[in-house]
Amino acid sequence: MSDRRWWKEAVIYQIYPRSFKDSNKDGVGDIPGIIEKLDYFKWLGVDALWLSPVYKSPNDDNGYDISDYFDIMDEFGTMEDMDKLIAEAKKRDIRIIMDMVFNHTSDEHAWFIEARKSKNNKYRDYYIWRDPVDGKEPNDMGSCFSGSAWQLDEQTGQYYLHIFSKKQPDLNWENVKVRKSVAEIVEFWLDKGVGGFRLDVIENIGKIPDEKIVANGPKLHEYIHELYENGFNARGTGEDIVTIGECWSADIDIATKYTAPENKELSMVFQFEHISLDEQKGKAKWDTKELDPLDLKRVLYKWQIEHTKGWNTLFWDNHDLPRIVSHYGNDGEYRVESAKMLATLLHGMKGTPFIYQGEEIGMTNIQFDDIVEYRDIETLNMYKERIAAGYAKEDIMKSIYIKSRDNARTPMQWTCGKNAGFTDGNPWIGVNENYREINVEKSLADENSVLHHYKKLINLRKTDKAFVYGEFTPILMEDKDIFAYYRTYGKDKFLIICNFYGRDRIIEVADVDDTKVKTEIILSNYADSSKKLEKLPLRPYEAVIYKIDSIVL
Ligand code: TEU
Ligand code: CA
Repeated sequence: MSDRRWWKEAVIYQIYPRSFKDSNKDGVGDIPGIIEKLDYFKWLGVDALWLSPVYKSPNDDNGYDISDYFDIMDEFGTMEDMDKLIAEAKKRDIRIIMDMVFNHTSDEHAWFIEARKSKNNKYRDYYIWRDPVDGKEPNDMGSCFSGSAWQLDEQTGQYYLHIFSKKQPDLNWENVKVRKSVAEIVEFWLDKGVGGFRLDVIENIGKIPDEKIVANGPKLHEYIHELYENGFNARGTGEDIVTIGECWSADIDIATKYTAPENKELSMVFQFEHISLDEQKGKAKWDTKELDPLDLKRVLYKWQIEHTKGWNTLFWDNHDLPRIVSHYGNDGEYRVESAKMLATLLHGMKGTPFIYQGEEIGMTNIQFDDIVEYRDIETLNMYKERIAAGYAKEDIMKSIYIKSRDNARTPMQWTCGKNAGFTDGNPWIGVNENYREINVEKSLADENSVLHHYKKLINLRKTDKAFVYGEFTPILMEDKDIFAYYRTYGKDKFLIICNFYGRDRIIEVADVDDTKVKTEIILSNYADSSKKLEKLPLRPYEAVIYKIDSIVL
């Protein structure tokens, strides 16, 4: 196959360093903590680790506000630690993927410190400045973290743009010097031997603030292609590294522009259509509604069937999203079954699967009683804004329990010991109390754990290329409870069947004649799943992968 790529065959694991493993008792996860756990990743079988930002940062948005792209955050360690991580990972055939935030910097970055000094500073044009209009903000653009996207800089009397917090001023990509500086950062990290980059909100870099255009501006693809030429491919490595864009508003056409190989932009993009299906149209993410599984099916299958010129990402979780077992699964009675079902449904599809730390042991959302226990800037700003607007506190807390980013940011649960084995100090954010039940130590010892199920799913991609390159063919399209599809590759044929709900069902796989095929169960979340497909009984959240062979008579 000429278009084989390591990153198509890979499973990528996302680490949120702050919450992963603390090595020096300061309550904050760090790079030496990640190095300690490399053998765990080797055991699990993942091919690459994507680290949320580890660069110098004042942590207004936990590292997504970078003050120096060429240095490591003190709390996380040193550049020597980082070099060691890259080298130690390499020994285990694991690549390191860096998270690059190029839409904005920290206001404590040297460029911004210079830029705000005066209107004719040579870094002024690295950022986006506008005069006041009628003594107020240039327009009514809002920040993703509440309030206006414009902040007045008293000293020079102009406003600067910040799509995120006011400590995250947006870079001005129209300035060719910005584009050159960004490419240099990419080169620096390529020379360290990293395996690729995840590009934070890259869809925003072509923005036109005066027209209130943020995502998908007219020059977006030109800029990304230029970054490919001057950055990703600066060492001729454009084809070898993986680049993953975070693109909230990508539809199939837009995703194709980014990822069609001949365009030389990105390897793949995260799009979030399947994630936002529990939100009310036109409202904030906090205003949720019940998920209609047929919506989910339509969206997942659409991307499988229609996004064929580029490659897909497959993910349920990241550091911004609620825990999937709580979000679309059942984190009570059927936690284990539903976590395995969701994993099976996702990993069976075509694309590169991403696992977010803790997902592999079925970690759940958190419910802190008091807002003071929350750390996430998006959550805290929304809380203040809604209290001021007169919302009831209980209602705000309810939406926080469903959607807060801190759901995914509580410490990784390693052991039954103090603080779940995350730290010997005071954790920077509270540990979920269910750690005595849900942790890596226990999961390793239990063959039936969610963790062992993930390991098997990861391994399937290595042993059967049908899971990577096989054709995707859905069945039972109108069934509200059942997600089922074939993956076929040459003579190999697999059938993935998932019961999305906690109800017993009997289904008919109409195109299978049990007398004419031999079915083998490759993986299931129940010990004794049926091998007969014509009238197939399924228990709550039952998920089975069958290998199907025709019987030659
Ligand atoms: O996220 C982009 C983004 O749009 C999110 O803020 C998203 O809207 C929100 O989290 C949904 O709840 C990226 C990073 O993943 C995020 O952690 C950063 O805060 C953000 O960019 C700014 O860099
Ligand atoms: Ca630490």
